[in-house]
Amino acid sequence: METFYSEHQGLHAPAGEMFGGLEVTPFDSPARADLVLEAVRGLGLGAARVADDFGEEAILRVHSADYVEFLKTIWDEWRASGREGDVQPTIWQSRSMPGRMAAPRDPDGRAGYYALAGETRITSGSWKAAYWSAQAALSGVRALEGGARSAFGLCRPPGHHAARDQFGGYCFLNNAAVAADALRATGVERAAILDIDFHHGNGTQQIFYERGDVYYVSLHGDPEETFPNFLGYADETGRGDGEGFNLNFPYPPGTGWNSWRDGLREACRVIGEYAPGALVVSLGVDTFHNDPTSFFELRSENYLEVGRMLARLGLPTLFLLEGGYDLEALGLNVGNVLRSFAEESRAG
Ligand code: OKP
Ligand code: ZN
Repeated sequence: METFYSEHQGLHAPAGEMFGGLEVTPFDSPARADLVLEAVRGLGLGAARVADDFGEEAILRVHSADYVEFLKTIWDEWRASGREGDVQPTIWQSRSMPGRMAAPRDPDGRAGYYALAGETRITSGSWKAAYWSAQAALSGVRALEGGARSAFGLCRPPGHHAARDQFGGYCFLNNAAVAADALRATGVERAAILDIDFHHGNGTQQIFYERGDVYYVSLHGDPEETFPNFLGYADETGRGDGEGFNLNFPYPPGTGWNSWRDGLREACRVIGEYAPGALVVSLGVDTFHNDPTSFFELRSENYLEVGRMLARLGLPTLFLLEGGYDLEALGLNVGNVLRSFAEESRAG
């Protein structure tokens, strides 16, 4: 299994993040990608390659042009207006202000219009980092297109919270959505996205909610109790052509391996029945018991079984990194999924 990454991904490195009413060191940092790269190199999984540049076309099939333009220009506008830090949204179009659905000129208003949460800042390097994170995913798509059984896009910043025209939850471009849509464009008739990050992938769900050709299945912390709070409930099953092709498994605080694994088993059964031509796995390991952002109780050895279960689906599989913020265990846990997937694929 080959890994794809880019050094440019490290260019998104905000100085702080609002958390619990304090400014803290961001949970998502360039060090995360370095640790995962080091871990996959140590496993001898397959070559780690620098991502190729596939341009903006695939990104623009998933995200709106005005949103992409916003990501490219907002930091300069912010600074030109005399603001001295990085872009930090503070005002949103909310329920009580329906008004007009358009971005105001003022940088605060623009930032809020294109934001779905307030913890994520845009720095001078954020667009370039997000762009190359998406290119890592697209490089993985090309590996599958070339006949590989699996590939790993070492995406960072992550993607699954990014909606068609909104950033947040550390995400700017929805790498999994860009990849699944690109797989469709290579002739894969149906694609499935299995999201095993601790958090619900609200962006991925939104992007495919009315499509029947990309099935989104997610196991996550109950949004009643955690981020992203407003999407990810079990009664969200899709709409129109997408009805029946969105499946959420929300779990309460303290959820451990046995119940989570039963959900994964059911998710795999449903995906197997859908019989997609390819599977994209939004691979977050913030389900780990010691993760600082979450409340599940998975252990490092559990990720070995995750890899085996996914391999038994027998599908061309693209793993894309999402979350995982216990830096001590991040490399081990991601490596365990990939390593056991590769071993089980060879055996099976
Ligand atoms: C990104 B990914 C609330 C803090 C909210 C945002 C979490 C973003 C996770 N206690 N933090 O899904 O790993
Ligand atoms: Zn997460």
